[in-house]
Amino acid sequence: MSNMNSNSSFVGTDEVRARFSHAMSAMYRQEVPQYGTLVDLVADINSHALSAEPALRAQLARAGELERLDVERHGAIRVGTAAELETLRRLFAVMGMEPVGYYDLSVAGVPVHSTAFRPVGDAALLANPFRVFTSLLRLELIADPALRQKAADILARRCIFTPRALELIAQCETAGGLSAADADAFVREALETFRWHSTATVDAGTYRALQASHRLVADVVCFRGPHINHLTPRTLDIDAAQAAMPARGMDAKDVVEGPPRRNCPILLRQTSFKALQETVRFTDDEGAHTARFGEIEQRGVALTRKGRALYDALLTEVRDMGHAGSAAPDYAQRLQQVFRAFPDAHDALRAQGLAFYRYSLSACGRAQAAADHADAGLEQLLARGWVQADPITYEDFLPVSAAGIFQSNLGGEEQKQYQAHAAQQSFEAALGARVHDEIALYEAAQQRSIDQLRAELRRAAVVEAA
Ligand code: OOG
Ligand code: NI
Repeated sequence: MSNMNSNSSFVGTDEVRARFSHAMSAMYRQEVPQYGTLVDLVADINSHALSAEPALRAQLARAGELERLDVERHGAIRVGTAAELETLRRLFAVMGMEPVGYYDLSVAGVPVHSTAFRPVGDAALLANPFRVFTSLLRLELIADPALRQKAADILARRCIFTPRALELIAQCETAGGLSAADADAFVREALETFRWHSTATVDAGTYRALQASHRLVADVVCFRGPHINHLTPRTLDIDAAQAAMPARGMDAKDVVEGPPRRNCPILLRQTSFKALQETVRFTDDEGAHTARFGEIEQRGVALTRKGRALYDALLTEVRDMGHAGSAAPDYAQRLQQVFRAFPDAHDALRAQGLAFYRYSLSACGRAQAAADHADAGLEQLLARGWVQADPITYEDFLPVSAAGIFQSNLGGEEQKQYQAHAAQQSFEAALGARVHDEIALYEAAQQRSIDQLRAELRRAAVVEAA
């Protein structure tokens, strides 16, 4: 349990995160009933997949992921200012969530850059892997200087946090944790930031002008807070879920983003249902806004830098074959074909250094516990079946997929062109912290498992010799 502090009167950060994730899910179920339908569908698909595929079930059980599966969610929000982003970082820290990864979405025609707040430790991820994809609007990408200034002025006037939430964040930072009652209050107050508001803070004309600059600008600037725009459960069979969506009344996106269907899933595959048109009251008129939608995802093994480079190269190849990107009619076919170049067996992925694994002593290795394997090589131990390698789940996001999700849910076909302009340093300055390098985190997790295995083998050797 990752407590901020060992003081036992504090609620652990894993527990605060679990309560918050649960509260968020309950709120979104009320706000967007189709999300509830999607959660129910995913539960059905998952229980079917677990009984139909005993090997998958065994793998998830070994990884300790069976328990987290039902509660696993990611959400997404978009904020307008550096100060909002920085306070969000402090708010998520109360729940043991840290910024991981930098995503430049300007390349994909979306004027934001982003990070994902999530737990980073092995135990914390197993307890509850709740993640929030968080984007910061890049006002500098609004071409018209007058409109840019107007947006900045509107944003400067709002406070997206309740006074009590701010107090509790500060209290947690000073004391090193929150009591049970304060943790409950924190969850309640923090949730307010993510709530949907059907009244906008601007008049209809201002909304339209911002909307014309980019639909996302209007979504961020015109409301009192960064409403959660989707909450995503994890499915074990995204193709089955996608196929079952229409029968449950959901308007599914045409293609699944990410890698193709494989025997050994890699990274992340995602699909969504289209955003809802919602009635909004402006200060002078009534109108409609599309922002909130539903999404599901299937997670696979995390890739090394080499594996990721291969994934990126193959995806680029597929997308360069046609102009319509993932909207092209033969996209799924092309994807399958090009990805034949990506090995699809865990032994090959491991041997070629393409993916990350957690190593542990197998039941048979434990039973043998012979002194002589203390200095055997990892490959040798694997070959003898004394050590097993389990895939490390990818816990992050994919910028090209994210861009596809953004695009399909802004309620328009527009495709703005921005200069590719990654600005990780300015993002981190706004955030008030560095973001973790996600690949370094997987590398460290793999190494921890190897160190632990070595220690176990040494202990076995000592017992044997005694
Ligand atoms: C975030 C889109 C990115 C994902 O799963 O890739 C995302 C947004 O629309 O704000 O959630
Ligand atoms: Ni998402």
